[in-house]
Amino acid sequence: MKPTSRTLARKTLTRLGVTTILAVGLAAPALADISKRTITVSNGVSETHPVADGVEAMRACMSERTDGAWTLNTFWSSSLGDDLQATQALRSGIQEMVITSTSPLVGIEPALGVFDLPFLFANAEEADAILDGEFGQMISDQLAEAGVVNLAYWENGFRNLTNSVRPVESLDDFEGMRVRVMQNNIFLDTFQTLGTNAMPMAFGEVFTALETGAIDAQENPFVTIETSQFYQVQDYVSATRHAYTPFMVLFSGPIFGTYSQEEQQILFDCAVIGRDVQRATSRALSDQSLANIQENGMQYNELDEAEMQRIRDAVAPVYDRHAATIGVEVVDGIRGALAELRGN
Ligand code: TK8
Repeated sequence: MKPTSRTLARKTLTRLGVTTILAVGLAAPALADISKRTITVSNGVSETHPVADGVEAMRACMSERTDGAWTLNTFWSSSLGDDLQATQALRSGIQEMVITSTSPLVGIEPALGVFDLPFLFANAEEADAILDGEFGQMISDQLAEAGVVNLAYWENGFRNLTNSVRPVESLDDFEGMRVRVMQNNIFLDTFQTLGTNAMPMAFGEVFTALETGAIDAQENPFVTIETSQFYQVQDYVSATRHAYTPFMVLFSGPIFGTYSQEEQQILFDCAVIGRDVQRATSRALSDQSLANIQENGMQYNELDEAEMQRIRDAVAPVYDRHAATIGVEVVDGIRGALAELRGN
């Protein structure tokens, strides 16, 4: 086909662009260690989740720091596999990046189970201090041995129960509910202890399982409940705040090893820039998400303090039952760090 004037114009532009890049490349030795890269990043939430805001900030940062040499290829809603499958793809060096919950990865690194302990963090500030501090770094160091590099901790958030049976207003209301939990023994134990019929399941299967009535209930932060449209298939949402789960921005260990030092630094720096945007968006949206799911027909309730105390007491033994698997020193470590934060 004869090239139209349009395609010719574009070709000229492209050629000019290449010349400019070459010229800049020669004039800027700082970019000498940066190669052209395509980074595939997947995750389980939908593109409307605050994770997308973090990814956009990370993308802008990478584009600026590499002068456009890097492309970030995003995949949403478990389209490249669930959290665990994607993380295994990282370990074998066939995918660069995943933004994943810590919970489904306890089979890879049992120490991650520490974040699944019920009622561990009292608020977001505590979570940030622990995750971004020495303790979070210690966990990241352990993950490196498993073949993945944790670039930063982002936020999933405080988790709340939704179901289609009844509002959960007391410990007794959990009884017999068929609730989906993440593939994680600590969550399984917590929800069995609360009296539910708990079933481990990958996140990507939850909507359909709720829709078909295979399960009655699930638990996730308000923003995840909203952006996954669980309000379409759930009637009640109860503010249980029974756990705070982080996201991690993981990078393939084998691929990381092929990056220059400068490139590795860009990965870390941009994941942290993304983190700050992602957490801020997640927190700003949380109340809005709760309002939106109510507008979409869900009935919301909080539990009174006496009932919350009964619930906390009921699940307290979960800590001791899983300390050996998580690592006694890891559990003691976080307890010590939290005690110090709380000033006692
Ligand atoms: C998304 C999951 C999800 C998590 C879960 O991939 O599985 O319930 O809370 O957000 O990581």
